Amino acid sequence: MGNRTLAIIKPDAVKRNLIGQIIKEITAAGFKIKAMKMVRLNKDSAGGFYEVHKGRPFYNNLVEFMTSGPCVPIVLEKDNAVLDFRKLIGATDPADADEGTIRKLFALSKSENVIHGSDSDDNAALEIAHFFSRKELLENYQ
Ligand code: FUP
Repeated sequence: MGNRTLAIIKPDAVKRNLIGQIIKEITAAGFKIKAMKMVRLNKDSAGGFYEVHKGRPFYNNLVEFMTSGPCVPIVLEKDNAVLDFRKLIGATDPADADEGTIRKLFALSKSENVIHGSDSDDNAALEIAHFFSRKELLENYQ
């Protein structure tokens, strides 16, 4: 298994001033932050990021939500990063998420669920490249 994943603290969490509390959970779980920025996605960028969901009933709302304010993409490193981070964030719908997961702790709905985590090593690599240039990543890997 790879050791990197992409997290995004979503616009709802940024608006609710939860960046600090969410990062505290992430680092307490043993993840190292290797790159991080605050960005406002446009429709093309958000639509491209969620391309796999194009045509699903929630797609337009998802793109609207992800462009509604700044978000915070973060490259995380840990052994078994993808699976361990999926466990840490919990199920898509906070109502189904396990106790202690980030979505259970902070999310208010399935559509506005405070955090993203890559679902495979291949997608982690693609998603990291969506937000961070090779140069930005190298600068953080001394
Ligand atoms: P997850 O991998 O848990 O982030 O969930 P998905 O990749 O299935 O969905 C991506 C995002 O689409 C979710 F975070 C929220 C949104 N979504 C909905 O709004 N409604 C749905 O029924 C499913 C997903």
